[in-house]
Amino acid sequence: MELIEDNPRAPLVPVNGIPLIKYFAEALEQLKDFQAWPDDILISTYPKSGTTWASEILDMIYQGGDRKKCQRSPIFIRVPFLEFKAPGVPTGMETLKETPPPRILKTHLPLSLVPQTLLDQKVKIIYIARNAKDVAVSYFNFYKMAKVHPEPGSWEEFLEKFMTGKVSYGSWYQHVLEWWELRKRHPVLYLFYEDMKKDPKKEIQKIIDFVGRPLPENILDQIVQQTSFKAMRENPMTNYSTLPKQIMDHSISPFMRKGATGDWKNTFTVAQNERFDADYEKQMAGSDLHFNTEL
Ligand code: PPS
Repeated sequence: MELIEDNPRAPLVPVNGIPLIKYFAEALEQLKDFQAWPDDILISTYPKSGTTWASEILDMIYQGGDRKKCQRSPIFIRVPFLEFKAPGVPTGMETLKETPPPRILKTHLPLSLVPQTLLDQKVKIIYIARNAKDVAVSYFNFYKMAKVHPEPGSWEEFLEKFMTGKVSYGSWYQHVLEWWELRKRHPVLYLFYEDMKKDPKKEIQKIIDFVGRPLPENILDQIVQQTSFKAMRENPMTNYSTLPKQIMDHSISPFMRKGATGDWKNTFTVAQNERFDADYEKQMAGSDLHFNTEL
């Protein structure tokens, strides 16, 4: 663990052509020793797509809906973030060593950087995808408050970087499409943030069925309630408020910011929206993957 710095911001580092946060690029070295187990579950997402939400849902399912057990530690300890590394905080691999099976794991890595052992062990994957416009706005605010990122620049500048894949983890388009394809040859439950907003009970039931851990309906109802945006925003074990301010500064923008679908309309100008839509059509051409940008 490195000492915490006042300003940990650093330029992104390309790894096999994918721009990554400097610390995460360094962590990929340690990740080479990672061994997946067949009973692991992997939550995979492009950043800002509902990872924390899915993580809390899964831990609640694994703990049979026991709220107290889910208060045992912050979400980033209960669900190790494989490539995580930041000054003054245990790395994902260090956290993993303390995690008993069955393990719930998190990654944002594109498929080309995902440890092969996860695919070899046929680890079940839950992929959460969120519409690009809300992701871009959420990511812009996250860049500002999570200081392991470079400075985002203006919204206009950030949006340009997002559209051209020059943000951490690269292209949203490539990410959502390649994991969509993976489901044809690997056990992947591909879910949408917008569906989770619309009918959380239905989507949580899909997760329960996929991981094969049936629960009575009253427990399912409790999980829906305890993983609502409001409950998770107020819960220090899910809202990231336990991290040092030098890493995440919630006074700039809270991690649990709005939790809404369609919030992009408050940030995109009409001209930006038109340009984004035209580019989107090209980048997603020929794909049968479709998103809702409002509910
Ligand atoms: S990260 O940093 O990439 O792991 O972030 P991630 O958890 O994927 O995404 C953060 C966004 O998800 C919102 N969020 C939720 N929305 C609805 N319900 C619940 N329970 C919930 N929990 C987290 C969070 O507010 C971020 O979205 P924005 O749009 O910024 O509010």
